[in-house]
Amino acid sequence: MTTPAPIKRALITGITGQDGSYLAELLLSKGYEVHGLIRRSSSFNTARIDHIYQPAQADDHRLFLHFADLSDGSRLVTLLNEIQPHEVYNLAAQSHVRVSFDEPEYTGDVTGLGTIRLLEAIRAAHIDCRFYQASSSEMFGATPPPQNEETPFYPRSPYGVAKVYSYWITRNYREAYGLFAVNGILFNHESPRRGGTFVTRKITRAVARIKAGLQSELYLGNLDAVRDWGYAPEYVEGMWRMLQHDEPTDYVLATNTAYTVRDFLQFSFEHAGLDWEKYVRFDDRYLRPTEVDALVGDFGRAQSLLGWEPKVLTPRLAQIMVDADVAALDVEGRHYVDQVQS
Ligand code: NAP
Ligand code: G4F
Repeated sequence: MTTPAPIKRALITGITGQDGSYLAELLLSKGYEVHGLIRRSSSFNTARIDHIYQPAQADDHRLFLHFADLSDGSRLVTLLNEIQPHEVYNLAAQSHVRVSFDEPEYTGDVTGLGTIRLLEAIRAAHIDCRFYQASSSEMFGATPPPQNEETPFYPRSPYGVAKVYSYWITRNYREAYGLFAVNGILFNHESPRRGGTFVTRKITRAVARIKAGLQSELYLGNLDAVRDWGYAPEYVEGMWRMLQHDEPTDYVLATNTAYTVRDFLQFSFEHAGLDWEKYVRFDDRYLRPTEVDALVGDFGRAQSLLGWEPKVLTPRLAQIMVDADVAALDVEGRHYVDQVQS
């Protein structure tokens, strides 16, 4: 008789975010026991994972949530001791570039130092695990595209600088302590679960609301920025593949396509039969003190070593997001009518 393979345990920081929620779904579908770190907040912050959270008594209960924070190092040690994960995905961050100019010190503390707190907790708890760090194309900043794993960093925001710190400390722990630690250098990736203050979701939500007659204007900043926008569920699959490879190294995930914010407006409004130029207004509050003009990634290494490649490209992504926002508004509308009538 063969003994069944032991269940793999994963810890995800940032499980309540866009990527964390898709990664939790993916790992559960692969039979993992998933542990997520969540922050205490005064209102519910688990909307993206409520659909996969089962009651503790359920037979298929394999998702566990723990209160903790990347600013609290001693808590990370007790948590790692308790969970003893085989894989750790560090997705938590103050992830908004514009906000990082308003809160540079906090961003450095969480997005930068948070990573070393987690790495030190792994060492302190003597955990033999594989570690994924959510690095970002924002680290390339002012270095012109195409960008790959060898491209020099030139960050243009407190967020980008904090991510460079995390990138290097991850590499350092790999080299210094032989930890299986990898950086996924991910270019922008979006989905219907994208936070509402990032430009793509801000646009697609506005399209749905304009179409429904709930909004008549959309205020934006720089429309000339070039980004390489992919589809988030495909990118979390790439994260997982990085930790399954024989050797730890760093990878770019991207689509290698270039579109401006203006292009994304065009794709989104056109899909709803609207002309974006009638609705979009400029607001300098959305400009950044230093902008990243163009990010376009070369994902050749991930393609050859991991067999990873993107399927959904930006024009289709915009349609997926608009359709989801239109559908969500319909449900909200029906819910409202039900409430009023009951
Ligand atoms: P997101 O939606 O903003 O999620 C961020 C997550 O971090 C949330 O779960 C948030 O919790 C958590 N968090 C924030 N501060 C924390 C703290 N002090 N302690 C513990 N948790 C904290 O970000 P995302 O788009 O999923 O991105 C995931 C990661 O990839 C981030 O590190 C981001 O910087 C990086 N990244 C993203 C992209 C992209 O295009 N999406 C590209 C490259 C790199 P709450 O829900 O409680 O706020
Ligand atoms: O959607 P964004 O805020 O994303 P940004 O700055 O590229 O950062 C995202 O991608 C990074 C990967 O490269 C991640 F590391 C990071 O965590 C985050 O997920 O802005 C995209 C572009 C910028 O050039 C910005 O100036 O859109 C421009 N933009 C124009 N109007 C706007 C707006 N951005 C936002 N958020 N809001 C606007 O009204």
